[in-house]
Formats: sequence, C-alpha cells, structure tokens
Amino acid sequence: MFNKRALITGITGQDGAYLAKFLVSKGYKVFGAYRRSSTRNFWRLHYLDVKKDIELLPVDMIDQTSIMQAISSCEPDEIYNLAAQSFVGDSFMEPIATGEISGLGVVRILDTIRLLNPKIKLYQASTSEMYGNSTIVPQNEDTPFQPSSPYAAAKLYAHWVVRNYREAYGLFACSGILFNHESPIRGIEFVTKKITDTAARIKLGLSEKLHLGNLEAKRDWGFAGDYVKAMWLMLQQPTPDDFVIATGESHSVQEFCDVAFGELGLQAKDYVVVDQKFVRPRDVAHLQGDSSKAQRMLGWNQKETPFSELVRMMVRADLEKYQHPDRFMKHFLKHI
Ligand code: NAP
Ligand code: F7E
Repeated sequence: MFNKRALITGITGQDGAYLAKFLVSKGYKVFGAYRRSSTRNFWRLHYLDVKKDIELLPVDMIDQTSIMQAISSCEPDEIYNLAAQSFVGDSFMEPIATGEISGLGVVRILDTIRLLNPKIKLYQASTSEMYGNSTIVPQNEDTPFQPSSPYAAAKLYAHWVVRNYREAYGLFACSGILFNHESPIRGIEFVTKKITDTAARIKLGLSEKLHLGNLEAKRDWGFAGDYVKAMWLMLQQPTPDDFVIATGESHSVQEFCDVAFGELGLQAKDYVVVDQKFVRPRDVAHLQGDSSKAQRMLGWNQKETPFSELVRMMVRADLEKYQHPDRFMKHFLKHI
C-alpha cells in the first residue's frame, strides 16, 4: 500500500530523478510528467534505477489541457513542479518560451489545483537567480530580488504567483529558493558538469582544452540528492512557506576548475581557455545562500555533502563514463 501519491513535473531532469528516487523510498506512489519528444530521454531515471517504480504521464507546461488531464487522472496529494526551461544562458536566446514554460506554466498548475482540488499541496522550484546581482551576501528569504536574466524574471513571476495563490485562495503552495545544486546527472550545458566532463576527457586524451566564459562568477554549489529532501520537508510542515536552500559557502568557477583538475592530478591553468562565446549578455557575479530558516524549521542539513566531495563525485562519475562507456550507455539502451 502506498503512503501518498505525488506528481513530479520535469521527471526527465536532474532533480526529477533524485526526487522520484527519494519519494519512492518514502513509500510514495510516484507519477512523472514528461514532455513528448522525438527521442525518449529517461536515462537519468535508469541511471538511478527508479524508472521501473514510476508511472509516466505526458504533460507540456505550455498546454493547459495536458496539465489538467494529468492532475485529474493521477489524483495526487502533492505536486512537485520541477519543469522549466532551466538554462540561464539559453533564456537570453529564447525569452518568450522561457516565460511561457517557467513563468506562465506555474499559473496553469495553480489554477488547475484551485479548480480541481484545492487540497493538493504544491512545491514550486524557485531559484537563487531571482537575487541577480544583489549587493547583499549571503541572501536569505528577506533579501530583495533583482532578476538579471529572462529566466530569473520568469521564475520571479512564478514565485510571486505562488505566494499570491496561497494568500488569495488558501492553497498549500510553497517555493523553495534553491541555490545551484549539481550531481553526476547534471545537464552538460551547466558549468560544473561541463568542467568535470571535459577534465575527464582531457585526462584520457579525448580532449585538449576546456573553453569557458566568466571564471570569476561565484556560486553556492550543493548536491542535488540533499536538496530534494528539502522539497519534501517543505510539504510536510503544518503551514506553507518559502525557504532558502543552500550550503552557505561560495566558490568561483576558477576554484571549481582547480579542484576538478586537481582530483585528476592535472593543473587547470594548463587547459582552461576563456572564450567570449560563453560569456553571457549579463551575468550574476556572486550568489551565496543563508539557509538558517530551513535548518531551524525543517531540520534540513546544509553540511551533508561538502564542496570537495561534490566535485570528486562528479569527476569520478565522468571518468568512469569514458573509461567504461558500455556501463553508461546501457541507461540509454533500456526499453522505455
Ligand atoms: P533540468 O535538469 O533542466 O530539468 C528540467 C525539466 O523540465 C526536464 O525534465 C525538462 O524536460 C522539463 N521541461 C522543460 N520544458 C518543459 C515543458 N515545456 N513541458 C514539460 N516539461 C518541460 O533542471 P533541474 O536542474 O532538474 O532543475 C529542476 C527545477 O529546479 C527547474 O525548474 C529549475 O529551473 C529549478 N532550479 C534548479 C536549480 C539547480 O541548480 N539545478 C536551482 C534552482 C532552481 P526535457 O527533458 O524534455 O527537456
Ligand atoms: O553557470 C559561468 C556562468 O550555467 C554558473 C541553473 O540550474 O543554477 C543554474 O544557473 C556560472 C555563471 O548555472 C561557463 O556565466 C562560465 O556565472 O552552471 P551555470 P547558473 O547560471 O548559475 C541556478 C540556481 C538555476 O536556477 C538555473 O536553473 O558559470 N560560466 N563559463 C559558465 N556557465 C556555463 N553554463 N558554461 C560556461 O562555459
């Protein structure tokens, strides 16, 4: 018998896979919303060995009907909205699609909950990017927002609408303001994965240089596996609220490179090349979160995976991937 029923949007993404694994371990019946594409991309669910435990439903965040059908058919107690156009760099190239998916998509879910079953609890994936180039460091729940990209602006719109539906209609809707979180299954377009993947290739003689943009940018990087626990904890509280989730430490892109290459016995300065192609029209300089509210009220542990351990975990996974491609490829070859 299942304890509760949860619907996760963005099931094919990094957090979708980790959250599905976590909720299954808690005895949930998990439904995963995926968007139809010409190529199935469930490899992360296979990688974490959780595909067999979940039921998939087609949902596109720009399509109200698909959202309504999914929610009415699986009758969830909790919805975790992780679906988004989540790459800040691309949001400058696709600002309208980003607004539709990451901003308006959230209103489509909120309105469906309001009309169908206002008892459903909602977790919304807000982001530290909403702080933009804030001069206040570290950032907490009271720090003013200054979004510096179409992605951040879309997420801030969603963030305020979640709060508005909570106040106007009494929905149990929470936003987790999560700072950057990474893992071996992070998308290759994000800087951490690009660094560990290329460093592993360089180590094995498969690549020569690593081309990056702004090396000075500082981020508060944590492990995705730790962060999905906070999402769940937010929906188990007596009242809905918003929480910052972060490690409280920040490091520059340069430092990330130094640790990653160091793990492989190499020196980053011999391989890293600055390439203007990867510099954004506007970048965010320094994000570092203060998660004391989450530690106090949720009992969430910000120290579970230290920075050096996170980098090591990612580098080792990428090295293993190129040393034993057959073991990695099997996740893509599994039947859907
Ligand atoms: P991710 O790996 O990029 O996953 C995004 C997911 O959204 C994918 O499953 C993607 O499906 C889906 N999606 C995109 N457009 C969609 C659409 N139109 N309809 C339905 N699904 C759609 O992102 P993540 O790192 O797991 O992050 C999860 C959430 O947390 C996102 O909302 C992100 O913005 C937010 N967030 C992430 C971080 C972080 O550091 N990871 C920090 C703060 C907030 P496809 O596989 O089909 O593309
Ligand atoms: O960039 C710099 C880049 O793309 C981090 C998303 O999950 O976290 C993520 O957004 C920094 C930026 O992540 C390259 O300019 C330098 O300053 O890994 P990123 P992000 O933009 O912080 C937040 C919290 C989210 O919510 C987002 O969904 O690294 N950087 N050189 C580079 N970044 C990339 N991607 N590629 C480079 O070559």
